[in-house]
Amino acid sequence: MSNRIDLPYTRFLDPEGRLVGELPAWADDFNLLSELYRRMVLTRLFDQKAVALQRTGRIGTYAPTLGQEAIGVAIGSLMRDEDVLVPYYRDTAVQLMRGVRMEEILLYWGGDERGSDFQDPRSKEDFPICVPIATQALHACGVATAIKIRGQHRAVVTTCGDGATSKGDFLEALNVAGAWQLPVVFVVNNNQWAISVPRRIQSGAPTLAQKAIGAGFHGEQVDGNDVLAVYDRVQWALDRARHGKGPILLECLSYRLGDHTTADDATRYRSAEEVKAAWLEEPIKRMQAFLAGNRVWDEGREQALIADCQRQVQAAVDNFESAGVQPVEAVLDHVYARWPAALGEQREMLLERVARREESSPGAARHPLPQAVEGDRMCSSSSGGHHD
Ligand SMILES: Cc1ncc(C[n+]2csc(CCOP(=O)(O)OP(=O)(O)O)c2C)c(N)n1
Ligand SMILES: [Mg+2]
Repeated sequence: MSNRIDLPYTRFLDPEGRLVGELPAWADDFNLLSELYRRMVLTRLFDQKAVALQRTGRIGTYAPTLGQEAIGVAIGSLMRDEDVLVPYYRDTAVQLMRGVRMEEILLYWGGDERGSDFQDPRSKEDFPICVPIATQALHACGVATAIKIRGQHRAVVTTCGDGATSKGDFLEALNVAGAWQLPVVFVVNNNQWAISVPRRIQSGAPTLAQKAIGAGFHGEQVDGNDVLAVYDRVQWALDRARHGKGPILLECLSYRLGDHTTADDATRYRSAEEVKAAWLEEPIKRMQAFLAGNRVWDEGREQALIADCQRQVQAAVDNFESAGVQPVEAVLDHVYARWPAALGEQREMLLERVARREESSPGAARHPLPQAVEGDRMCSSSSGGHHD
């Protein structure tokens, strides 16, 4: 018996940036299309800088978004201020589009809680980055339930990776979203790898989108390297969700061109040929070729854009580096609204330990990075100090 369910797959641009389908009317707006391109380039340059900062020991760990910029940029440009983002750790692009500052993203990955205290009003109600795999999908359903009870026209977007779709949390979230017809859009960033586990052995389902069918709602596949395709389907899904028409699952097919995180070495488990082939499909070159073919992009604009992005990134790095280090106990400050008395002893122990270290080597206890860069172990905390 077949386990294949025919689901829509959307792609407008092929890897050379040529049209392979008729573009929807919204795509007549070349200012919008150029802006999507600009944002992808900004994301990539920031991403490169974040990796470099980790390599020089200035942040703890970082999960590069290299090759997956189209997914986040499309989502972020379509979400309205009143919508809510419930992200995972590979969402630099969406977060930047939601007004999260680059220095906040760097603070987060440096293990500083201020990185999750977003200052821009657009992201005030967005959730912080979630590291425990797939748990955010359930949080998103909680938010969507509140929105539904209040009768508001808002949507929740939650993102996750291909590997996350194997988790019980993800499947439970799909179930409740379908049962209660919640205003939530699940975007699966299928980058073909869950650390060292390839997609082909991750799940017996031919597509990840079809997991929605079992929960009673619609799922589709999208070319996640085609920003126009992602934009089109996310727009549709958000519109439906805001109008009370229930959840949607979008599986965006892409590729993780970089290491899983800066604590990983992907050359140990995948071939150079595979990565080389994936580079031919990446989202930025194809959009650039499309814009250039339509005479709205050229080398002069490209150079000006790169210079402008580099200026923005450097300004953010300067802000990050002058932010100063927080006291050690700040890691506890946002765990509970009110610190439970039962945990008081542990808090005291931490403070005493820090005081002892401070006595034996002044200044050492205030510098968080030596432990942070050492480990590539898993940490289930939501903080970016160190995790894989
Ligand atoms: C509950 C839980 N189990 C295990 C891990 C360790 N871990 C970190 S990332 C990852 C793989 C996730 O892969 P995928 O969902 O495809 O997302 P990607 O990193 O590829 O974007 C795992 C198993 C974790 N963070 N949380
Ligand atoms: Mg993955």
